[in-house]
This record gives sequence, C-alpha cells and structure tokens, in this order.
Amino acid sequence: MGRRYWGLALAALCGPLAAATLEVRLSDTQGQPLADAVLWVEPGPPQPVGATARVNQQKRQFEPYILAVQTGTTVSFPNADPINHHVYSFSAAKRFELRLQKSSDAPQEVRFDKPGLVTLGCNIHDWMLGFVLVLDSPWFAQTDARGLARIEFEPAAGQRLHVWHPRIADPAEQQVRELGGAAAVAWQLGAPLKRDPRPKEPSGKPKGKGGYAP
Ligand SMILES: [Cu+2]
Repeated sequence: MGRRYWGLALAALCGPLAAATLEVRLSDTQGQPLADAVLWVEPGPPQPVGATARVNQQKRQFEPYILAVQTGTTVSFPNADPINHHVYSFSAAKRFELRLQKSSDAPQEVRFDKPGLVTLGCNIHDWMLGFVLVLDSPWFAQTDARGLARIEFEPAAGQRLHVWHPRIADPAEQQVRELGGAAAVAWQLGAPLKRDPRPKEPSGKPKGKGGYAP
C-alpha cells in the first residue's frame, strides 16, 4: 500500500489538515541554482506507517545520487546492472552491507531506523558514491535543476527550515532558518560550494571481478 493512500486515509480520519506549501529557491554564492539539495521542515510528526523508497544500481552509479527519507523507511536496493555490486555504509546512522547479485535477483532491503546521513559506497566500484539522508520529518523536498523545491507541510510555531547537500560547506551549523510564515523563500548560500565529491569512473576497459560487458 502506497504512502499516498495512507496519507489520504489519515487526512480522512483527522479531517482537513492545515496544509501549506513552501517554495524554496536555492542558489549558490554566484546566484546559480543548486540541484538535488534536500530541504526539510522540522519538527514534524512521526511516520504513521512504514514508507518505502528505492536506490537503484544503474550503469555503475547510485540512482538517485541523493535520497531523502523519513526515519523508519525501508529502502530497497535493486541492481539494474548485468554485473554484481557490493553496497556498504560505515555511517553511524546505519551500518550495513549488501552483496547485490545481477539484476535477476530480488532486491535487498534496509530499514533506516535512525536519523542522520548515510553515505553509500560499493566495494567493487570505488567511484560509486551515494547518500541517504534520514530525517525525523515527513516534510521534505529536493531541488530540481532550477534550484526549486516545494515542501508540503502543516505550519506550526517554532518550525525551522533545513538544507543539506554534499557540496554545502557547513551543513551542520549554518544551514538552518526560522520559518516566519513565508510561502516562498529565496535562499542564497553564504559560502562557496565545495567541489563535487563523486570520483570519476575510470575510463578504459574494466578488469577483474568487477569487470562488466560494455
Ligand atoms: Cu558496484
């Protein structure tokens, strides 16, 4: 049963919710849009039921590169490649490893039960890098290519807007704003972006047990 169904069912039970949409436009110090950043409003309600999400292994990359989920979400890791992957995380929020066989096998799942940032790697393909950001709020969205994100949430006093992206220099301390009832926020980052942390996939013919057919 999908998340949307449960959302509708809950809305029906509780009556109309005071929902609002916050539109955020995120840009770097030069005014250029920053895509794939996660924006979220906290505090938020706990998750009524376990949601699901997915991180594909596709063309020897994690797809999506950055996934935001609420605490308690179960994420499946299907392998769309004709080769094996060995996905792992050493992050405090979730340590795990999955030996992903070729795409014919059923995807394996991991439940993300603690908030925090989980960095994904692959033991076979060193350049594979991905992130699962586990949030204690259902009210999050990711920026598109124009740097735009729309967050659906229920406004309340004391809420704060957060942002995260691997290229933001100081996500822990600086990237938080009070929400003052605004419907739109233009957020320009105050410090230059760090370089993209993703290593380049080596060119040339692959070798070894991680090799693959072109
Ligand atoms: Cu791999």
